[in-house]
Amino acid sequence: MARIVHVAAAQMGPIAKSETRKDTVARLVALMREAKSRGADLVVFTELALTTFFPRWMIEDEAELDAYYEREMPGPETQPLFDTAKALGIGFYLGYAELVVEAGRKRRFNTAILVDRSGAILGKYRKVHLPGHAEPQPGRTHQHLEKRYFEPGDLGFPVWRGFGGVMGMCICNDRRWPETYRVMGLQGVEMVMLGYNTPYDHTGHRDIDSLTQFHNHLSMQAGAYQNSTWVIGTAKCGVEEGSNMVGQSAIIAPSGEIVAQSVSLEDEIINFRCDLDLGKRYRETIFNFAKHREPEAYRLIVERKGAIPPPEA
Ligand code: CDT
Repeated sequence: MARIVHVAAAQMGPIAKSETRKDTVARLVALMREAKSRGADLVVFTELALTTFFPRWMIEDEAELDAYYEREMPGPETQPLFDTAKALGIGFYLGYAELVVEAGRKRRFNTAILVDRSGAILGKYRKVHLPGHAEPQPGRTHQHLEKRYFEPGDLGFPVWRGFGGVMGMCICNDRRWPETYRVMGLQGVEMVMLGYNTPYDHTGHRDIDSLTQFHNHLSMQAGAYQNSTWVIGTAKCGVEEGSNMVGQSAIIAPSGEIVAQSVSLEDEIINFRCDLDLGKRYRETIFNFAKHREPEAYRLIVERKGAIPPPEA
């Protein structure tokens, strides 16, 4: 019998700086209800889904910065998401800014959680690949200060048993790195969920930035195919506080094919009945890791034995 996870990607249009958590959570709850009405078991929200994408600004006031972070999950303002999920029997992936105090020190992470259909947190992931800068860059209309506002994730790339399969998470820039998918692929991941906020001017080089849409899908489709996994990519998009961000939320099969894609730059649900067993065809043939991977060769190259030697100092 096929193992079907009916999944929805809940794309979001812009979240204004002035929008309250309450307003934003109400938008997320409405998207969750629509996903459920289409039959979804699981809804994938975006990265930093509770606020505007604040790393575009240099924020010097600590209280102002702290207000973008969640100190507890669920907290009073996010509780409705958990209550609705439980009442409807639908799981969700949610990206948010996390603040924890450890030994008197504030630690900040760009985090995602996976919540099961009973409203219980099944897993937590903290973004590993932080793009952008720690200091504001001169001449940029919008900054990208993730390296200032977050530490690299310290939880690795774990996978979790849930929704009848093996589930994994990553966040935005992680989707561009083959290691992200491969570390989960080696653990048998069957569905990778991710959210993203990708401005069109993200590299500052026009020739590269004009390929933003191509690279968005290329990275997710390659990750899916090379690791025999479904990939669900959910955008926050449109013009948010003057920053133009890519949409193209997509549900991608283990073949690398896009089976559903958003058509707007607004709040929009796309959904698909994903057969987790589809990945087996690839995992047992062309990407049978046990048979065809050559870890020893990779190790030698990493140690620079048998590879081109580094240039003389
Ligand atoms: N949010 C995020 O990770 N965005 C990056 C683009 C910014 S790079 C300065 C991405 O890879 O989509």
